Amino acid sequence: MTKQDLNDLRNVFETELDKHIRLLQTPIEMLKPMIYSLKGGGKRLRPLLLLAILNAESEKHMKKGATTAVALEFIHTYSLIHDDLPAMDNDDLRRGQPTAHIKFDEATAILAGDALLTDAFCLISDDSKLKSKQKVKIISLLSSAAGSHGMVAGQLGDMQAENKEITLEELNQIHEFKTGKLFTFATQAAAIIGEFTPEVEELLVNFGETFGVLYQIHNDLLDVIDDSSLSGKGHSSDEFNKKSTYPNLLGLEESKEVLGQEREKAEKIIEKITKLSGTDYSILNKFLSFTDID
Ligand code: GRG
Repeated sequence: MTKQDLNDLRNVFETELDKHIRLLQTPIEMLKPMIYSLKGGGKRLRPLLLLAILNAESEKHMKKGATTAVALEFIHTYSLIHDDLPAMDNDDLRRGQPTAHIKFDEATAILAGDALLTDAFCLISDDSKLKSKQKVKIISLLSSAAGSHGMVAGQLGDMQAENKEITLEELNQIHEFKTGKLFTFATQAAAIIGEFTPEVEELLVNFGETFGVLYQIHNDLLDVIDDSSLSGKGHSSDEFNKKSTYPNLLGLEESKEVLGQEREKAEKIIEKITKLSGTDYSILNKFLSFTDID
């Protein structure tokens, strides 16, 4: 396997995901919505980020992170199922397909999300590739990133900001939690699994944070620029839900400028990580191209 190939890593990820799906001892009625949502065409950015960082070191390192990568995608998938629910964003489409509560029903979608969230921690606890100390640290980080002072807090902030004027600082904070925390978990978990130095870990955390901001601005811009065929959730659902977004607060052109600035910042961090670790981390630039506009 060439070290820099994201497609290869995606194949590794899909194989590992399928393996864990097969191992689930879940009633078929629950398995169906879980698989429907897990295999619904996600870009796998968070698990790929984790695997790519480890793969820059070696294939052996990367394989150690495979189960944690699946657990992370379980949590991301749960968050999307719950985010789409009538009580939250009330979206009928996700990735151009009916959302879980439309395809199945609301109660089933809620339970599928609950199951994915809970099962994620079981996957990590049972992972024989990691040392006990690494597992405890990773479980602690993932629960913080996803929980009441992580992604859930971001989602609450997002709901509270609906139909309200908020400042750019407040918007940044919401996104740091709602979107950034899982990306930061991906980069920090890689550092823990790879047993990297604290200095490299700190830079990777920095990269995760910056990528989170970048990805959110990009997502807000897409919501305005694209039609549903690209964003997969219907035209400007943020506008419909009266959400504060970067384009709403800054305008289109300034949002694009901030996107460019954050991208430069991310590129500089990649250079620093490469220099400090002596390992080529240029694969991280491939993640930045997911935030291209046009
Ligand atoms: C319900 C607790 C709870 C949290 C939901 C992630 C989230 C928090 C809501 C999703 C809404 C949203 C648009 C968030 C911004 C981050 C984002 C762009 C999520 C979509 O992630 P992608 O693009 O999705 O990685 P795919 O489809 O590729 O898996």
